[in-house]
Amino acid sequence: MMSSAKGPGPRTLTLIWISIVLVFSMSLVSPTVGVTTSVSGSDDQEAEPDFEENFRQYFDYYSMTEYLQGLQARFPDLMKLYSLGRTFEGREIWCAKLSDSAAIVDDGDPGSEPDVLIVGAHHGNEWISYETALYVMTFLLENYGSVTGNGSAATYLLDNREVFFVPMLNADGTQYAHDTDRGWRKNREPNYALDNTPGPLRDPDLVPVSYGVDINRNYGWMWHDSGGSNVILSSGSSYRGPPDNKDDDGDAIVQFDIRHGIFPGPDEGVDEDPWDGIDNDGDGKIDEDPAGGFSSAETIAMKELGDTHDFRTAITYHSYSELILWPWGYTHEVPRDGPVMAQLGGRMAEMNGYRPMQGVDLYKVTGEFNDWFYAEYGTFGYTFEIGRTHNIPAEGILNHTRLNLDPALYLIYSAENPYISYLRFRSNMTTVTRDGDVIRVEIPMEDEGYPFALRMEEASLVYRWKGGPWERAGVVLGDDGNLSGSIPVDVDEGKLDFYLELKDDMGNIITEPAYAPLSLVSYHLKLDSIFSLYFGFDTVLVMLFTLGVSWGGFSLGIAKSIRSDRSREGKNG
Ligand SMILES: [Ca+2]
Ligand SMILES: [Ca+2]
Ligand SMILES: [Ca+2]
Ligand SMILES: [Ca+2]
Ligand SMILES: [Zn+2]
Repeated sequence: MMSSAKGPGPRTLTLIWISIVLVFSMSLVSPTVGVTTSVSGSDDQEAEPDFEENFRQYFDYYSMTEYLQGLQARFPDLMKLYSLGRTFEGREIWCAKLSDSAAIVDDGDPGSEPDVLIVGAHHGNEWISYETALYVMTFLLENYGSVTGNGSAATYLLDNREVFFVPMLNADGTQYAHDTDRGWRKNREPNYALDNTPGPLRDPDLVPVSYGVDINRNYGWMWHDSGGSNVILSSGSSYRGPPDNKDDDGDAIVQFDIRHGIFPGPDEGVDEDPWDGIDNDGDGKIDEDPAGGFSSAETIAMKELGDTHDFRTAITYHSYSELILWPWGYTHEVPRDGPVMAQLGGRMAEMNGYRPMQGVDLYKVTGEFNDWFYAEYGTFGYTFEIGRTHNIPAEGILNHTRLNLDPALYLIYSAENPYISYLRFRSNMTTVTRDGDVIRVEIPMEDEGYPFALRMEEASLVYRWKGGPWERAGVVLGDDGNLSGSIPVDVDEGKLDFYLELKDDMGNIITEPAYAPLSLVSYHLKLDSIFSLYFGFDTVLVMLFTLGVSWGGFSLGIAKSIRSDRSREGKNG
């Protein structure tokens, strides 16, 4: 149909165009994981969720224990609370596993739900670290089942991951910091020697010369390399713990004998092959007789947890410095997976504004958590140094926990395929236009560095009209990096939901928005007489009107329709 004299003049038309473009650009703010604010109504301040009331003062070990048990009672299907063991002073090292059917290991196919580990409070004086772990945990529990905003992340992630939280690893040191010394960092084991040269072991008749091991210097990897700062003196705040002095592989020619002052070393076959990935004594076995590390209950517990799970990604929260760090911590060498760890770390840093770097670039550490988990299990682990002080006032807790929610969700999400951090969908540049009988969708994509080939013949726009059955339309990748596809228009007017689905040659499935189909791109198609009269049906134009436009499942209407879908189809495993 041609334009009529009743159509708007050029100036009016320009204004309409501008307003459409503005509405679109506002509506299509990044739909990737980690959108916390409502996209479609940036003026609406979302009400503070009730669960945040729990984060207006600091927990200590005892109130946290009560809190965890309360959550367990409220969310018996989503959470399994158990103890990894006891600290020196007898406190429980609590671990909360979160997943749908949390009591079952890998519901669905074995290994189908990647494991993620989130740890707080290696250090007693870093209270924001366990508050953040508890906040992320609580967010996931409280929002499971929701499909609006970030709530869809909670639903998706608990349905598809097994997330293990150890919020307060150093329960003794933390409680000591609450009760006695706010600056206390280490655990509370007694030390009976001034330094970690071979000396008296734990003899109850001896008087301790100092207290505490730095748990984050007591993991095995490179423990023997004393180059990390301040790790030798037992009174030091980074004391790595006592030496092993044990012949772990049974080939010693002289045995350790404290009563006769005999302290055999590597030459006598004791502690001759430390944790460094090298066969130091040339016997064909690697790291079979470590020199130390894993002397504390806390690191022993973490090793057992690591040995019995397959953690793909991990966060260990600390304070402070506003940094995100990844392995190695003990050397400037870049590990094999260094580039992808840097990429993923960089994506998380974009979300909280922290500075990303390889750990050693801050300072050298040995016997550290992330190095151990990467060296031994291949885990992509990150240290988050939260805030600018250890002593964040209680009123400030939420500023930091909120800031660090999105990076945590992204880390949990990327556990299935950490390389996904190389893919960017520039959704604010996405265009959705009507072209005759089809809706054309163009999504600019950047995939530089993504190591797997995308199988474009299997790429699709998955769509539905008016909440009907899902259908698929093909997608092509243009030379300009734009993914484009055409959705047939089956209705005169009504809601269109769609998401992008890509597959790579490793079998990974990538969707945009990330949590599709819990998150969707939705439009209302509305034929507006002015536009259609003026432009005619055959002209390429933006004519999807934006009533209820949303990206990421932010509108109530969508929430409702998805909820009913979910109840019909049942939960995905
Ligand atoms: Ca030996
Ligand atoms: Ca040994
Ligand atoms: Ca060996
Ligand atoms: Ca070795
Ligand atoms: Zn720390």
